[in-house]
Amino acid sequence: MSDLTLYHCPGTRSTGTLWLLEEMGAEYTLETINVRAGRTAEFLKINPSGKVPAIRHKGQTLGELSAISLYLCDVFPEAGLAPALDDPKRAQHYFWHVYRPGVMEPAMISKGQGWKAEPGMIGWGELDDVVKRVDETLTQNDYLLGDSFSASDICAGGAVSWMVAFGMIEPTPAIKAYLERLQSRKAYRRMLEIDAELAPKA
Ligand SMILES: N[C@@H](CCC(=O)N[C@@H](CS)C(=O)NCC(=O)O)C(=O)O
Repeated sequence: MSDLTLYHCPGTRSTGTLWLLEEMGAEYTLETINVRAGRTAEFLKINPSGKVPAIRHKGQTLGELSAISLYLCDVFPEAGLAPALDDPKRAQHYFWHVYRPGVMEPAMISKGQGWKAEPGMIGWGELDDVVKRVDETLTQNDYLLGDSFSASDICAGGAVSWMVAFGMIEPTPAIKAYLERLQSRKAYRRMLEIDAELAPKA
């Protein structure tokens, strides 16, 4: 049994962590948590917010998909999914990992709920501004950090994929081509296969 466990529910945010682990070629144990059936006391001990993804590694538990992604990149540097500490691209690695939960997700929820707030008063902005930023980045490069795929493409790119899947945005040509690149990856397809096998359980 591996010393790394992923607590996962098919079709949820934890698919991103599953995809990341598959990209890394990491050994892990998969524990299916049916979050749709409600929170359990047992899982609340693993993640007090009751949410997936969560991981257990070497006796420690961790929630929040961006934190998990940053952590796993440090645990498995040989996977090459994050720029090295002395690589100038490391700055963008942090940026996209914080941008996903701090700006992208609130902008999605705001749009979905029809909330209107003064941009200067809130810590995020309009979904259109997020799309513009992603589009500008992908017009210059194939991936968020440049020429090569990285964990940022799973974390922030994964959110872009949800925006399109939920019909919240019309993908620009650069975003459309980017998502096709992501979705043609072997590890992405493996994640979908695993999810399809688990779906009847959760
Ligand atoms: N801020 C969390 C959000 C995770 C989250 O909301 N997960 C949902 C599934 S997509 C969940 O587990 N919901 C069950 C619940 O809240 O009880 C993260 O980024 O990891």
